[in-house]
Amino acid sequence: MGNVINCNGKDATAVIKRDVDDVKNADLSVEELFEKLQEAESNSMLKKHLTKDIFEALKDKTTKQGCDLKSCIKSGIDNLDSGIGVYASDGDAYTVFAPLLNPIIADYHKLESLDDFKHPTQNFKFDDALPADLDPENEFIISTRVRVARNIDGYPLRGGMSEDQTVELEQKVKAILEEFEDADLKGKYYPLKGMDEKTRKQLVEDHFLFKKGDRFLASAGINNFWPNGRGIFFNDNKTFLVWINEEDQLRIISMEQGANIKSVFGRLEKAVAAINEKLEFAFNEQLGYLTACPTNIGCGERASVHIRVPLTSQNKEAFEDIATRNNLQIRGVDGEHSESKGGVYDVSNKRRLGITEWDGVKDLIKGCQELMESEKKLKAKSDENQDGNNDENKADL
Ligand code: ADP
Ligand code: CIR
Repeated sequence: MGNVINCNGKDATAVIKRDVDDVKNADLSVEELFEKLQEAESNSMLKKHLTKDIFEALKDKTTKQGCDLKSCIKSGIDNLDSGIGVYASDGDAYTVFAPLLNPIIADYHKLESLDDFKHPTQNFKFDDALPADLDPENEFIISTRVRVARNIDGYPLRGGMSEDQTVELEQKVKAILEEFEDADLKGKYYPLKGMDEKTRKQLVEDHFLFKKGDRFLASAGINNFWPNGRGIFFNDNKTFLVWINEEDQLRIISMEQGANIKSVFGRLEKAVAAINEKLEFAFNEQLGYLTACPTNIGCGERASVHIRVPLTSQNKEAFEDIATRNNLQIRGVDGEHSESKGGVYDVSNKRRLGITEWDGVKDLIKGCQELMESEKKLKAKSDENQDGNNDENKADL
């Protein structure tokens, strides 16, 4: 395995063999995959943006680390119900396959164009003009979580990593994390390999640990060698956690019960700074922090609450309208591609490129304020109707 230069001009480890453990469409050439996509019905951004001209221009290209067009588009063709449909298996793919990826990126992150575009500098400063606790009465918000996705400069992204690289990176990060002494950050690493099933299940149920990647990730090679090289680090209170080698090499997470977004965000700032002191993150001036899925590039942040809005969510259109106006995404309570339970939803910032970490949190705060207002109004209306009904019932007696 020789050293090559990646998109940041740094040394990188070349990928020699790309093992993909899922077999769907495995024998199809990139031309056959494209044909399949053209014939299929799909609402994905891949289908929208991969024109014949772009396909012809990119079909024979590869990055220095060995990422080809097939590795970028396979997930969206294996899974025609994809919303996006593309992954990058190394940082350089964002440059080599820019004619396909840039329009998708601009579309998802709501940017006019990426020409002359520069992602803003990291900013974790909380603006005290906004409330530290979003829901001091604990009426609506159950818990608050902010995560950033980060990858390490010099390695391919997850879909391009060999088993050796996956385990090497795991050990490197584990050693760094287990040296932390700060009371907020001090903790222990738990590898997935060898973890007993009961503990694993409980951690997933309690929203701390990831599940095995879904079919979208499997098709992008991100589930390869499962569960080797994967695991979770956390402090005693499980308020600071790091996922190693899930969809991205690092998911740095701060979370707690309740709605104190300032406390959650402050702890994340401290954690990111401590990790960044020891590791250089994959970054490019135009696209910010580079990640496996183009939806996560930029600040890589997803700031979310689990919020109970049973009345607002009854009117799907109105609920989605509040989310769209505030640049929010709605997920079910068990994460991406899951369902809501008891009127509780996972609501988070949707954009990540062209905005700072603070901007993502601001989107969440503003959107939650509007959602809580809506829920209060609907509750007052329903109480009024209830009172009216009770009065009528009394009059009937
Ligand atoms: P990611 O945040 O990494 O994109 P997911 O959507 O899969 O990934 O969510 C990962 C886990 O984090 C899930 O178990 C989800 O329920 C949990 N989670 C997300 N937001 C919150 C929150 N505000 N409070 C508690 N758990 C949360
Ligand atoms: C898809 O294209 O639907 C999957 N590859 C997941 C995309 C990222 N998730 C998201 O925006 N919520």
